[in-house]
Amino acid sequence: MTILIKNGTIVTAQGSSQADVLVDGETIAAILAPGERTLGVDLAASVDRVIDATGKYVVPGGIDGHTHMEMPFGGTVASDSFETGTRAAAWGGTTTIIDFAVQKQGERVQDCLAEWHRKADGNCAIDYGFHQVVGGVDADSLKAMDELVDEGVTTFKLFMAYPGVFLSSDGQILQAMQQASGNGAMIMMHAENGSAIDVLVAQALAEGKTDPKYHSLTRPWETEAEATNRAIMLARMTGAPLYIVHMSAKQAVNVLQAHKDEGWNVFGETCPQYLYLSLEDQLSQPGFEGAKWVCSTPLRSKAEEHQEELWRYLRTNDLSVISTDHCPFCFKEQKEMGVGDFSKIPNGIGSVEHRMDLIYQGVVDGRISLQRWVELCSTTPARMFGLYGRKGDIRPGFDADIVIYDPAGRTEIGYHKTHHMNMDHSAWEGVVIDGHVDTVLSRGKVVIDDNEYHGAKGDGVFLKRGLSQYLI
Ligand code: DUC
Ligand code: ZN
Ligand code: ZN
Repeated sequence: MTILIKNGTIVTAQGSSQADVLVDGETIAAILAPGERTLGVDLAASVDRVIDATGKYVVPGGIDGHTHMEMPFGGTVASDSFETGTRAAAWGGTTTIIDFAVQKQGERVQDCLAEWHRKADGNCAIDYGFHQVVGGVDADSLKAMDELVDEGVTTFKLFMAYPGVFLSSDGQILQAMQQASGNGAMIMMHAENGSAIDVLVAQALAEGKTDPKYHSLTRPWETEAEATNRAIMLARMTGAPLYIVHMSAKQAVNVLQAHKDEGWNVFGETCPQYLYLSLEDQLSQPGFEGAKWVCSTPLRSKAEEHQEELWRYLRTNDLSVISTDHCPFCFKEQKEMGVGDFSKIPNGIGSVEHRMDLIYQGVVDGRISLQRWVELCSTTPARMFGLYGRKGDIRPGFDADIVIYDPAGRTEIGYHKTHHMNMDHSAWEGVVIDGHVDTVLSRGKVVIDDNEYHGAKGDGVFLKRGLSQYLI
């Protein structure tokens, strides 16, 4: 199948240009600037399909580097399967996800990864890779890290939170970082001081503070900033690069910035929920409504003014990636597990479908440039997670993962509107975006067009990833 995308504005992290894109099979064959549009033949007449992108942006497909499909967590299982979650991602212009395979203490890392392959294989609408959570750092799991790097799983997530479930001690973290510095992998860190949080949670519950908002009030910004600093100090001892996931506190990013400025190889990710949602407006809604927005790190207080600072850190590249931490739970029976006890609410928000739109709104609002939108949502994740060369850009030879985005369009987010995730509510209900994902190509196949899904489960394949380009 050959496709010519005509008359659009190609937007990449490097810049914007008026040019056509020729897709041949699964990859981009050529970028044709005005003047070379014909290549000596009437291309429009000789290709299988012409897509007119007049007035629209032609951008690399989104890469969401942080999702949790069908993950067992908090006594239940994240409600999107690989099938439903990746299809929803495609609807929103995301053409690659990197999901977290999870290992807990006592389990073999290789078995856990095999289980994630089993869940995803043949079910995905778009391409996917895996990070590996190592919840039980020991001699076997350290050795397994080397094996996984050879299999294209080149990033490992550790937790400083969730004692008794995922938490690694400082010694275990140090050992995993040493291993990573030896095999070229990158450590991703959930940086919150879990032991301190557990004390604050127990005290709040003992005082009868059971509403969802106490989830945030028992995870103050200090718990994030302290853990961020500790994680970076441990990484500095080993020389391993470090990527801090889901950063929400401006003070934590300030810590990261200070180490970055000293030349250390440390990176930060944030998520749409921390840029738009808050303790006051969402988590504190009456009754049990706030449970929809219980996630960790938590939504923070507007009064503390984190959001503007996070946008600023996105501009200065102290935060370099936007992922979703897509971890969907239904309100009925899942979030409701925490009625009367906020600590039993499964942690997570579902956004995999809306990230490209939500961050495009940052362009409309004058917070980031068009190029930065592409860089944060596609190009840097590709470079960070060893996919560049294939994903994250519009260049000849790259996979034809392409989004045609209409800046004159409109997207109304809502459970009965643009929502395709397997959730009975939307954390983004009523949000309106001044733009629209019109057409999505995933490895050369048109999967979204004319407000219809044209893909099939199994279109997406496993991506064996290389090492991060940010390693030195
Ligand atoms: N945070 C969440 O909100 N959900 C899944 C795991 C995590 O760290
Ligand atoms: Zn986490
Ligand atoms: Zn996560």
